[in-house]
Amino acid sequence: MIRLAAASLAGLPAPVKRPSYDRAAVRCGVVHLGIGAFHRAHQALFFEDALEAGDLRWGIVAASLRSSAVRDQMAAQDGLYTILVRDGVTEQARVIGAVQRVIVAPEEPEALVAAMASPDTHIVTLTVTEKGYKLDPATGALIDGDPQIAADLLSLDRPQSAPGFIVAALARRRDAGLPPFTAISCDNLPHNGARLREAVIALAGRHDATLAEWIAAEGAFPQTMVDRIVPATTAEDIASLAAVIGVEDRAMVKTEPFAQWVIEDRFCGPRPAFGPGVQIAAAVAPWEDAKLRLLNGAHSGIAYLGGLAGIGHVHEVLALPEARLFVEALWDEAETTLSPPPGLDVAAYRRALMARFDNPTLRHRTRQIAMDGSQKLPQRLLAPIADRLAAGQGIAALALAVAAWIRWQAGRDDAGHSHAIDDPLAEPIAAALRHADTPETRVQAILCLSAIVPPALAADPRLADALTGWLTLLETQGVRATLSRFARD
Ligand code: CS2
Repeated sequence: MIRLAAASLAGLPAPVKRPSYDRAAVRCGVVHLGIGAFHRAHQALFFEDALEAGDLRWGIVAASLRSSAVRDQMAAQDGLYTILVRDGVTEQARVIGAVQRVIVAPEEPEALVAAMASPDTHIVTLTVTEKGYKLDPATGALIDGDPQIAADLLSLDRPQSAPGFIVAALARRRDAGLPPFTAISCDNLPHNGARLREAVIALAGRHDATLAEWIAAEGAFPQTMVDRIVPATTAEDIASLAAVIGVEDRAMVKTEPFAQWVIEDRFCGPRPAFGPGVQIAAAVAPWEDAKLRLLNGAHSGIAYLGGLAGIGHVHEVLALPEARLFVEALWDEAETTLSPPPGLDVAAYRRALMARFDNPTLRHRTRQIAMDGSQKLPQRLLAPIADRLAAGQGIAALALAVAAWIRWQAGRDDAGHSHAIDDPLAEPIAAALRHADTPETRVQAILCLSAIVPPALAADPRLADALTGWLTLLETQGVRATLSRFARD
């Protein structure tokens, strides 16, 4: 079958939206680190809108920090790919042309640094996942012992980590008399802008104190809240899109209609006149907390409980009435820890979230969300738990989600089927659990992992008690019986 490419654009069916601007005239104002599905369905769309609005400064040079798969898919398609929006009933396809070039960082580190140091580049965005920042999840400190950071501390001639590339490129810009770019973290990390800034300044300072000072004074690292559910693309998705548009698109992404990007009003250079879906805000933290604790917190709970119950997808977990009630209970708890921004109606947000989770055509896998739990739990579940305990409030539903994550670490679901633990801290977690042979000692072993659980929280007996109670129930009776505690009498 013919591939999607510049030559096949004209033959696409009429309803498929495609670039109407002159792609050859586009300059690349953006370098993106971490071109996964999320970037293609989120930030790239907003820069595409800017291009469509006639501002041709906002093309993207995107980098993959690890594998060459996306580059190979997209290079064969002239950088084009489709965003397929599924609302549960209808489907809408739009071809995106914003990505002009994909660089595989380990193959061509110099090309990536050069792109970031180009006078055309004004913004560097990142989706490198929580673990890509090389920061301790509990404290936010740079992990010196990480092999990539260790290499970048020795030399930035061939950077390896995301902070390493940023420091190398900022050094080159300073030496060339150029202003820094605005560096925008688009990962679900708490205070993502501040954390990225700290990582970059810490690494820069280890090489050159005056560079660190220049970045601190001139650079900009706005905080953001990003939101769009983008499940991993499957072979069936590619085949079903091909049946509709008549060409094969191996770089397609599927997503929901909802898309939101709240960016702190802190840029050190130009930015596009962003269109619908993007909000420039004075304070992002209230948006971020609401999203991390309501959407992502529920997601993690659904992923571990659903995964343990052998349920493959989010919407299938929520087909269980007791699972819905558990999610509502978790939201009741998380909600009291929020200071919602003006303009956020939490009750309406919760209703909309449940409808988004229910979307049956997204087929969002519980296993996908279960990945990297050690990096996700602190901001999604442990932070609201700490806030509620400090206020003397109960933590039943939040603690069940954490207990389900602990149970997930055993590598077997309720039916005895095994699963891999996909997590950068899988080894220390497994080592901690190796000789723990009761729910109580397993909970204690996990609470001692200070990279995940802040010591002050770990020392609170109310948390240990709640986790031990739930873990005992999960281990002896399984998820379905445990969730029935949330069923209405
Ligand atoms: C999910 C997120 O995989 C996960 O951990 O919770 O990717 C979630 O789908 C997005 O943050 C939604 O904006």
